[in-house]
Amino acid sequence: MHGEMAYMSRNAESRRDIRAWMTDAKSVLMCGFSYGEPGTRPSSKEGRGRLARYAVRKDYHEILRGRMNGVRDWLTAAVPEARGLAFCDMSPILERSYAAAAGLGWQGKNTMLLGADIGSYFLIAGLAVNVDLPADSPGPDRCGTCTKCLEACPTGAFPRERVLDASKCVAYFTIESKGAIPASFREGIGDWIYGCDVCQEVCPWNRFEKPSRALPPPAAPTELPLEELAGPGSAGVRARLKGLPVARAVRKRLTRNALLAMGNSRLERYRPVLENYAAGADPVLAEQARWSLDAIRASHDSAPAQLSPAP
Ligand code: B12
Ligand code: SF4
Ligand code: SF4
Repeated sequence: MHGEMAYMSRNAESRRDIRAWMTDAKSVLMCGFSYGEPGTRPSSKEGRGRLARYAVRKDYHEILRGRMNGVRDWLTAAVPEARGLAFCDMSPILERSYAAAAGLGWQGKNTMLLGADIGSYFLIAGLAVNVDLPADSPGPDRCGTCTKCLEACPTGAFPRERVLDASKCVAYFTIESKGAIPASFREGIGDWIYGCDVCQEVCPWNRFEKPSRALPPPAAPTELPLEELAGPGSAGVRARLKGLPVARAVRKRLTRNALLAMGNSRLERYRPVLENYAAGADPVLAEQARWSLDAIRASHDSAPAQLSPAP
């Protein structure tokens, strides 16, 4: 279920109890920070690969931990014995479970945390403190009979509602997985080259998305040119991504993803760059390029024959 992310099963129990990380924690404050911007969702464009929306804004980890440290400073000014530890996207803590318990929203059938007034395009950060604070209570589940996200997932990553098999998620393949992407999932990945937003795009609650206030505006488009990413000009495009979450992807992984998206595009013009990689020394990239060349070839072999113009 966890693919190469072994830490998720290693400390499964302690991740449910924050006191394994901060022994004197008594309360946890949870906050959600929108990264939405109505009208700016990634769209498929010829010759480009799509990135998840969160990936093109300045890296949120420091910014959101900084916000929570601001809350800690306010608290310690009022209560001198208070101590607090801020966290954001931290592996030892199940952030969505804590956020749901704190009344920030409910975990949808796609496992995302959703708020009725904001949808799910928000990130979560928290502050564990050593003082007792009055607790909020969890809100109601508002998914009802909807199953849009489960049906839309392009790689069938939901074995059942509210359970995600991370080892089948496009976000896992494109961001976390180091080696070759299993062939049976390649078509489903389509033109996603970093993350995936499909199970959020189809969610009716996301019509309530809100513009971000905590994060600076997007610093790159959510669609990047595949040829540049895989070609000799990749240093230029990577320089433009500096400081964004997508820049965390090592060059090889982003190249592998771009080669895969080229195959899924079925565009003839990618043959030269793919042939180059197919003959290259890196076995993962070479194999991916061969698969993509085969996909392009197959789509052209099966295309209906061109009729000669009538005499
Ligand atoms: C590892 C990780 C991933 C992995 C694995 C995801 C996974 N399996 O959960 C991968 C790389 C695939 C991933 C993808 C994404 N991630 Co991520 N990820 C994490 C991380 C670091 C840990 C998540 C984790 O521990 N999962 C383990 C499982 C067991 O946890 P869970 O899904 O919360 O599972 C609980 C529910 O299923 C729950 N449950 C609740 N109700 C019910 C009811 C029933 C009946 C059942 C059976 C279960 C159930 O029980 C489980 C245990 O408590 C968190 C940050 C953190 N520390 O929490 C971010 C985090 C979850 N990711 C986030 C984001 C934004 C994403 C992506 C949208 C990025 C993208 N666009 O590509 C996708 C979304 C995929 C999806 N549908 O969830 C945000 C989510 C924000 C939100 N609003 O929910 C987080 C919280 C980061 C943050 N700080 O903001 N992610
Ligand atoms: S992020 Fe994409 S691949 Fe992952 S569960 Fe959602 S729709 Fe499926
Ligand atoms: S798409 Fe439907 S089922 Fe999925 S999270 Fe949104 S409301 Fe819930």
